Amino acid sequence: MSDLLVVNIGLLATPVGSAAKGGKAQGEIQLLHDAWLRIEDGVIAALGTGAPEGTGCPVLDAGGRLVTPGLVDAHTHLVFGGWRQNELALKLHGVPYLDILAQGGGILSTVTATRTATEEELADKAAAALDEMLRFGTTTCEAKSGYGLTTEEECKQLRAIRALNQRHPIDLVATFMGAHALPQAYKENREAYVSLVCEEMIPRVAAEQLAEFCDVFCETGVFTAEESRRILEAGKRYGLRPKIHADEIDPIGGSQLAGEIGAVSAEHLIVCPDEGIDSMARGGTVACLLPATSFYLGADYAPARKMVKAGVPVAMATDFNPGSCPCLNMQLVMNLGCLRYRLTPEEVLTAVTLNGAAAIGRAEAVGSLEPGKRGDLLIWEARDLNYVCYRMGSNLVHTVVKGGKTYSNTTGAN
Ligand code: IZC
Ligand code: ZN
Repeated sequence: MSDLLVVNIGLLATPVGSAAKGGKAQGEIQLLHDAWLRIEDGVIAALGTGAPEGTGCPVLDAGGRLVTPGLVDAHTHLVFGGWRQNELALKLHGVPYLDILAQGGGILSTVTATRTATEEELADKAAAALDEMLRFGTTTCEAKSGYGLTTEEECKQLRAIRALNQRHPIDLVATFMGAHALPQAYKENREAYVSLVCEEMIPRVAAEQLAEFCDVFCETGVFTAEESRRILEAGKRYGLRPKIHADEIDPIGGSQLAGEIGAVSAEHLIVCPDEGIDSMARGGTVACLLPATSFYLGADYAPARKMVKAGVPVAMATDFNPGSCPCLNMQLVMNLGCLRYRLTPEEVLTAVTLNGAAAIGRAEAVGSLEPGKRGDLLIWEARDLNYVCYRMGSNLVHTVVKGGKTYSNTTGAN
């Protein structure tokens, strides 16, 4: 682990604290002008303004630029075989996402490609995506299984995530999502698949410590709210904390369920009803919104402002996956957060750092620049936060510092 003194920071912008921020607090960030920050053994030791304190370690000159925490991508389907570019033509002909799945395409075609690949092939492919994510400023990333749909194949995906976590600078957090789709062989016997997930997959994943979270796709034609409840309760009994894909296409009770069972986060929430927002507020659930998916599906955008108003902490992530969102760029997510959700740049920063960290149980360790947190920060080719949210389509990250180690982008944007 590394020591580093970052000096000549024009503006340091960060949320503060170790818990998700909702309501007014989501927009309250700390701004330090003319700042410095010292990292020891990969962890932030001190920061301040004016003359830097601490000598004898390598110095990085930020050149008067903006510095923020590293971005936390709290929702990805990172590990998969193949791509699904053939679905673009179907989309252009107006075939809905759930219809493609019902015909055995969509997620199920990625399942076939993922089963065909070895653990090493899956890891190599995902490592290339992680390299790109790091260049765009992601320093912590959640990754789900869900393209195996048998006990062995789900474990293979989760082992690939574990191996990647060891070999790649980005920190990964693993989520088991055996309930991502109903395999075709179980079409006439849903109950048998739900039982397999609850009684075989979850115990195995927990015994091998392959995941921290359990997620389920609660959606028309996929898993009902009652099936989702059964799966997430089973996960809880084995120490897997609940997450849920809810209200992406149809509001079938996912967000209400999220609050009731104390889900750490609920994802998508494009068509989230008011009762769902109330339930999440009561249950302390983070709303993890995925605006690039709305864009890609040509769908509506989640009622983010309503959620902030109700005190539900809003996080934002990419949803990187080969179907509904083949995008891993958190900077685009930040643009859409402002332009489509109408969040302020300050609320957006909290969404992609501290609240993202809270959505994956990492708010104690990352998500803000404070002593004791990991030395994960970005030097931006920008002077302020407005500029980052206003520019679009460029990579504005100048340098990534991950655990005190420096990764420089050679292509400056200015
Ligand atoms: O492969 O289509 N929504 N799961 C739920 C996805 C999108 C991933 C996919
Ligand atoms: Zn997803």
